[in-house]
Amino acid sequence: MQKLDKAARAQAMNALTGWKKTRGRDAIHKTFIFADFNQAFAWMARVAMMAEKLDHHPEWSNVYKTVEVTLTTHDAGGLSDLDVKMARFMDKTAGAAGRPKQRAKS
Ligand code: H2B
Repeated sequence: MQKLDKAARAQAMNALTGWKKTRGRDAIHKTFIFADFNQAFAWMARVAMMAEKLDHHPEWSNVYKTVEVTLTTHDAGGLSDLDVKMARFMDKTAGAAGRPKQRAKS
């Protein structure tokens, strides 16, 4: 798995909503806020199955209805296509929790 080059990286970041470059490392980060713990954990279970399928695993933590996610490719030492693929899958499956602007204030 290759690290994304500058152009591919710029294009990927443009296509993703709410993901920010992590300071000090070649990774991206996003906070997902769900309606409640059940929704957050059900989403994590769904993402976990995809992570196994892709053999690509998120760095993440959960507190109640909030899931903090960091994506990077350890084998490549930075962002790869797999991170973009995973970010897209997370956004798609998170529904409103993945659309920060429409997210209800907690
Ligand atoms: N996940 C992530 N995020 N990056 C990797 O480089 C990676 C992984 N490598 N999951 C996989 C597992 C590898 O370590 C195993 C041995 O397949």
